[in-house]
Amino acid sequence: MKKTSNQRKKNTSHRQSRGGRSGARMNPSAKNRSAKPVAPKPKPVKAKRSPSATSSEHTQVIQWYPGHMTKTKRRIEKDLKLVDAVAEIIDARIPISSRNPDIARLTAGKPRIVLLNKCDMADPRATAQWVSFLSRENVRAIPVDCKSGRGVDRFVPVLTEMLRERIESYKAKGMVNPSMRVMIVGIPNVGKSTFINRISKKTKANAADRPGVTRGNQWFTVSKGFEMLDTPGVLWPKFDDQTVGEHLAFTGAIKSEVMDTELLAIRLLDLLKELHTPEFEERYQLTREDLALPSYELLEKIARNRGMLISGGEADTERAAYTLLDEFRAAKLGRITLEKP
Ligand SMILES: Nc1nc2c(ncn2[C@@H]2O[C@H](COP(=O)(O)OP(=O)(O)OP(=O)(O)O)[C@@H](O)[C@H]2O)c(=O)[nH]1
Ligand SMILES: [Mg+2]
Repeated sequence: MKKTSNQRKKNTSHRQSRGGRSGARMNPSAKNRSAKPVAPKPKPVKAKRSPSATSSEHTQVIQWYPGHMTKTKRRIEKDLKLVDAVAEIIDARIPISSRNPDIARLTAGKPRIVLLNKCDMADPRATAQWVSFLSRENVRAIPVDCKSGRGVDRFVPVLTEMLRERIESYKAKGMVNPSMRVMIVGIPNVGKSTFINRISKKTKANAADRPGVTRGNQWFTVSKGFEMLDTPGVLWPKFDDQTVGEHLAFTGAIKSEVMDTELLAIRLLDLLKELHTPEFEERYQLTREDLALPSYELLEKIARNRGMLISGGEADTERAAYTLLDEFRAAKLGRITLEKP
């Protein structure tokens, strides 16, 4: 496996002018020259790639475990004694890689429920298979789409049923309308805050399409009898398998600055070539011959088909890589589940 390193100096001008997700990569000092100097953002990791390299040579070691995640883990441990149940939100496209083993260990003693979120972007058959698989493992799992709200209404009745004895015991102790406290946990960008907003039918929690938005534990009263604790997304210090890191990166759980986007896009193309979704092939006007190309050449082809060129007519593979990842994350390449039970 090849390690990434800062080996290639690139023209970054087109990157700075792009909006959307890559807007986060802009140097803030360029926009706000009169303001106090701002520390420059770390340069993205860059590594060599070549058309002749095999895909295994295009892998990179992906890891993202900043200090605030250690702090969050300690905070979760401390706040556990305050809650009646834990709801873990996982990504329906990657139900294995999006389950944090550290959080599962920490919260093992609490009644727990799993929400398979972002179902609108996952393969519906695979989601149904995951729900039955988890049920066979005695895990209460509800498929949800917090963007439209589909499935979210099932949460309160299922949890109320799970916590029936606890609610009865509070009532027996004289509490009139006991409020159940639920801790919402999960990896970054999986939709924890969006879920809280959905269930409370108000925009209370700060949510956005990038990992690391929520920065501290925060309580919300979401409906009669329920309070929820929003927590920042946490990963774990070392992925046993680089596929886990890649899947987390493809789906947007890892900060883009710590990865080489072109290498990541090449690995995603390895998968997309196998999956043959019509959306992928039509979107980039790819022929059968194109799909037989090594992934770096396919990325060049996508850049050309989309008119993404740099001076001298060279394919702008970096821009194509950002586009490919953005479009995959928005399910424009099809409803794809990368992990099957
Ligand atoms: N398509 C789709 N997008 C969703 C869904 N749930 C959340 N999102 C989007 O995912 C992005 C991240 O949502 P957040 O609620 O901020 O995620 P989070 O888990 O709180 O993230 P951190 O606070 O960074 O850990 C936002 O752009 C949401 O609109 C869903 O079910 N489907
Ligand atoms: Mg959040």
